[in-house]
Amino acid sequence: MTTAITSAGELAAYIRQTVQEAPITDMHTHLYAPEFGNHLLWGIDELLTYHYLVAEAFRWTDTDEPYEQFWTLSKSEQADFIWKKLFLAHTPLSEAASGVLQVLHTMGLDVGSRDLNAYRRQWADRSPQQQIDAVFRLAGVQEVVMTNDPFDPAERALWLNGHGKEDTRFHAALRVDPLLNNWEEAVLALLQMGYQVETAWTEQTIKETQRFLREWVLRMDALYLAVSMPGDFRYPAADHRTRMIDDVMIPICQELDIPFALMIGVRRQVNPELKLAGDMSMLSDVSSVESLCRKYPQQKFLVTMLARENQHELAVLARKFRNLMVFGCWWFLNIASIIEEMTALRIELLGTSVIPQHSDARILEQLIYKWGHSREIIAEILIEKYSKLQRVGWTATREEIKRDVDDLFSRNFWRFLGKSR
Ligand code: HDL
Ligand code: ZN
Repeated sequence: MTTAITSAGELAAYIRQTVQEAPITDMHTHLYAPEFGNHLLWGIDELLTYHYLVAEAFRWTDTDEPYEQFWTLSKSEQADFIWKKLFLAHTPLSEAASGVLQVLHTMGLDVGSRDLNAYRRQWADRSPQQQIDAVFRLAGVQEVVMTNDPFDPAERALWLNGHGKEDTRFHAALRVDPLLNNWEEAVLALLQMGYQVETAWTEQTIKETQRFLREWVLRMDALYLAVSMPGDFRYPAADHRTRMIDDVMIPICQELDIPFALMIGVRRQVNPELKLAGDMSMLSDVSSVESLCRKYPQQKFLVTMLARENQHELAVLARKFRNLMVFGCWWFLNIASIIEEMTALRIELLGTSVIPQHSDARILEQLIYKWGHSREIIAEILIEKYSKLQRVGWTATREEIKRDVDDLFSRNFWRFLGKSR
């Protein structure tokens, strides 16, 4: 029995409810399953010392205040500093600051108390597992994809000791930036791991780097291969990146039938004093992605770009290549005004054949506000689009709306992987 919705008010209400209840697969995060120990960041002090807030807090320090003063503080002292700067001395209006309050509110805490120590006491008797269950429920997140780095000795050891796949809500993605962005350093690490490579691009180096990727994709059961690159990435080019992509990464992605995720447009460490908060965005070259999609029509590419100015051209490119799936409002784009702009243009150009959002969460509780704000914004855009159809006599049924929403928040990702959900 189809249940078409004829009234505008009913349509809006049903879309809001369906988006609110949609189970989410968060396809790019920096979260870790409990067996990764303190790789998983959670709790109010981690929320307050999120690198986005560190950058914002430093804006309220005098230019003669050494950055080091902050970095020598303990985690809770850093959190106190940020709480004072961004929440008490100034109103927490920014996306990242207001997000912390959204988390506290959703967890049922008394936000109005402004009592940081009272908030801290709320976390005192929680275990990571309990908090993961609570946050996934509150955020409506079903599964997340981690960012797994075999070049991190601590994480590498966990995987080699058989950890990593106990909690099935956490999936792996194999992240290998050094192979593309810092080959000399990668060679030293690969040699230490027992791969017979050298800086020179020899047949053996190619084979051994392929073996590295193959072994780690299989060990992690990685859903995709991921790299981030600066905006000056050009393909094809007579350079190391093109050789690594053509000779190693594409062949392995094809052999193992996994997508290649490209996150392009970051300029790392423009201010190293800020550490993790020191990265910047820059324009990227969409035609390089075009060249990749055309040269490898069988290879699936998940692509997100960091500059707002690239978004329209990237969405138009996705109209040309079915092996290109644009995803997320990445990093500095994950703010209400730009999520709205990007989601509207993507739906206007691509319909529902996109992955509109990922959280990029680094701290567990961020799932609550990052998905909270995205659901609200995406729902309003969908209401406008479905209402336009209704006005000309096309009444989407409840089943069709639910199908479309589930595609956007989960199924498009799994379908692109070639795995049903
Ligand atoms: O490279 C990436 O995956 C980025 O998402 C960075 O981790 C960035 O620092 C970040 O946390 N963005 O949200
Ligand atoms: Zn990320």
